[in-house]
Amino acid sequence: MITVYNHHHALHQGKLEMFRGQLVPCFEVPTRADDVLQELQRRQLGEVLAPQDCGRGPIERIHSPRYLDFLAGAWSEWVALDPANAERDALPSVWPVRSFRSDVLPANFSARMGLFSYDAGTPLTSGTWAAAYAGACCAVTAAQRVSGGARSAFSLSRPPGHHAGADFFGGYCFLNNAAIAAQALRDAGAERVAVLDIDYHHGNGTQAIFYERADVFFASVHGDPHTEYPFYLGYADETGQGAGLGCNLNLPLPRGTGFARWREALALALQRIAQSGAQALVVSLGLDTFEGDPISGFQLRSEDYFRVGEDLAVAGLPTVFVFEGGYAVDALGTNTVNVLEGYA
Ligand code: OKP
Ligand code: ZN
Repeated sequence: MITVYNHHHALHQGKLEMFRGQLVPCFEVPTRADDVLQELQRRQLGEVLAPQDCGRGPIERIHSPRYLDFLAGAWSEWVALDPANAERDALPSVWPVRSFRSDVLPANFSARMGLFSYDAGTPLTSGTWAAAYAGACCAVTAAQRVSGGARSAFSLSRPPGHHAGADFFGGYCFLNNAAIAAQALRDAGAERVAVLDIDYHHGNGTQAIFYERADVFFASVHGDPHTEYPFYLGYADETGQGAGLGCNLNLPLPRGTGFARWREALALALQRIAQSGAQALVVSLGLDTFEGDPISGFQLRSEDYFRVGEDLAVAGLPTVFVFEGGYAVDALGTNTVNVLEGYA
């Protein structure tokens, strides 16, 4: 297993996120990726390499230029509002919901933050753009390796990506690394690809990006959005639209679901992916399905993750793993590498 590691991930280090009317310390912390790297090296899972600078090209295949311009310039605009802002992260506090306009780009920075986001849990920091950009390059580099004949590659980066849409951030995510990897596989010649999202939270950004496309099948196993974040997407009746009708599969499961039932859902997702004719697979690899995760509700145990990797290997597709969530930091390295070792 080749790992492409984002050496710049710690440039994104959020301080506080809004939770139940209070600002609380961020769950999505730099040690997450550091611990996974350390465990990969301890268990000698394979070569670790740096990403190639992919430029904005492969990222603009997924994200709008005006959103990328906003992200790239956001920190200097934030500090220009007040020099004291250099010590605080930027969080949105106003959003254009139904009946508001989203076609006009406001001059006001806070208004633009709201236009390009959907929650107050995703701080934008001094190094967010640099970290997220390098992370997207990891996804592109991993996809290129797989397109070039490698059986699999692991993009190890943070912040995560699957909640980010074509022109919005949220859910700790800014650039949709899994979508960027899937598009890079398509652009390198795969006619059909699949994205399988096994993070606890529904990958609303990835779903939205590919919802009307027949060339990218999206399948997700996740906590039921009636009770679980991101709440407003991820229901079973979302099956795709237009040309993409039938190319979206959501398998929501109730809080408390254990491995046996979760694994049946995984099998169904893999069966549908096989039927889709996908020639390559992108796995949005979230490890927040773990029983000890502080913000999630499934009950997978550390040893279960070997079986997850084995099941993914049986699918037999060239596979790009993209690191997403997982907040039980003490077990995150073990659980992540268990999946990859089970696969290998
Ligand atoms: C990102 B990924 C916890 C609130 C949870 C956002 C969760 C984002 C999860 N206090 N808010 O899918 O792991
Ligand atoms: Zn998650």
